[in-house]
Amino acid sequence: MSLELPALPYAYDALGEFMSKETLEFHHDKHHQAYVTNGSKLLEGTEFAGKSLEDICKGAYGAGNAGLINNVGQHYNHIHFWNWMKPNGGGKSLPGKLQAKVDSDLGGYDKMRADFVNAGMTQFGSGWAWIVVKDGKLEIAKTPNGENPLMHGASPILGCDVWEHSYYIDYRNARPKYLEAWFDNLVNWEYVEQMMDSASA
Ligand code: MN3
Repeated sequence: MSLELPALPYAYDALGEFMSKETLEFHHDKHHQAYVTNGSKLLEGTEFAGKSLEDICKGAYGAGNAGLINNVGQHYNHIHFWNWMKPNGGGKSLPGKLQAKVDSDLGGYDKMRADFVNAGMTQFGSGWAWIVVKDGKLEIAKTPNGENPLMHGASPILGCDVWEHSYYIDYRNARPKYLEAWFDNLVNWEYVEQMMDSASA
């Protein structure tokens, strides 16, 4: 099975100062492309070829296949990462159903934001901060490198890439500033709600 790099769902300069054209060109065209190229090579001739990305993520983790975990994991993570952002996103205007779950499971918007930013800040080295659905409830999580919540029995509904390649051009080493700006200005809450709906389906 050959993996494919999807086009960005907006122009390279659409996210303005919060994530620059230069960052998106490197991150999408070079880093994501490399996961696609390497993941495709690693899949050839394996039992995972032809399976869904979700099943490959879970199966590779179960089999302890580090190459597939990181490359196919990152392919899955980035496909959604591009969609978890939009121009003029972020902020407190959440769709109703999502807002209700955030209130009941995560202690409301402010606590969710603080816990999510903290997860990203405390992920030592490369990885991701997440909001996931696990056993029907929302939780905050973090994972290292190319892992994702599918590998840990949960469904991701929002993820922020805290690899340095995601922020170093625009924020240098200021990961907290990146996480806060990302949450406040870029998150596509409609896409988060869509993923919550499909996770519960
Ligand atoms: Mn990345």
